[in-house]
Amino acid sequence: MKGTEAFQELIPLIEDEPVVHANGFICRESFALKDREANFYMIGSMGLASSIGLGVALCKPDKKVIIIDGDGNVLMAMGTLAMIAAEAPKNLIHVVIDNEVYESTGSQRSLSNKVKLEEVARSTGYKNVLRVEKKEEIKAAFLKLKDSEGPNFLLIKVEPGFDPATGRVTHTPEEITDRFMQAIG
Ligand SMILES: Cc1ncc(C[n+]2csc(CCOP(=O)(O)OP(=O)(O)O)c2C)c(N)n1
Ligand SMILES: [Mg+2]
Repeated sequence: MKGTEAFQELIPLIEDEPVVHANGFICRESFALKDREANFYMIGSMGLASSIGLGVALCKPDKKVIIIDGDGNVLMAMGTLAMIAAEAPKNLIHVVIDNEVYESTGSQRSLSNKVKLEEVARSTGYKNVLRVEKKEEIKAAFLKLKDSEGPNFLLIKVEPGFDPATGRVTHTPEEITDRFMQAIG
């Protein structure tokens, strides 16, 4: 499955949950498929979607909070996995689109072909950890994690191949922040 196909499966499963996106193609794919006020797009700063998502989950314990992350982003902020596991928000689902490359900047290889990120999440203490490789598996895995107390982790293994024609997020960072804060109350 290509990264785009993973998004086509995942995005329709999202209802009214706040979603915090990692930078690069992760933001761009989600924005192109379905822009929402409750989407936070981290434009620019790599590695921070997970800590922003943790903060939102801790401040809004009555909402399920979803992070959509990339393998390079997770590797850059690996300590945040430990922070999430230690804080243990029950309402957090951390989804990682793992293409084993830094695709947004030219597909340089990351380390996730050697380091299993789902094993790192499991050993830090995430409550439920699933890994899927086929697009047909995404729906059941995501819904199962949504129904289980977190913090939960879903690794979606994909082949590189986002469409370079996918547009960029057109909102400014200020607009993204303002409407996200209003949407989550
Ligand atoms: C601190 C920082 N370092 C580097 C970059 C450049 N950069 C933007 S996206 C990206 C790759 C992200 O990789 P990954 O999370 O695997 O997502 P993918 O592009 O593969 O979807 C890089 C290196 C950045 N924006 N910020
Ligand atoms: Mg990647």
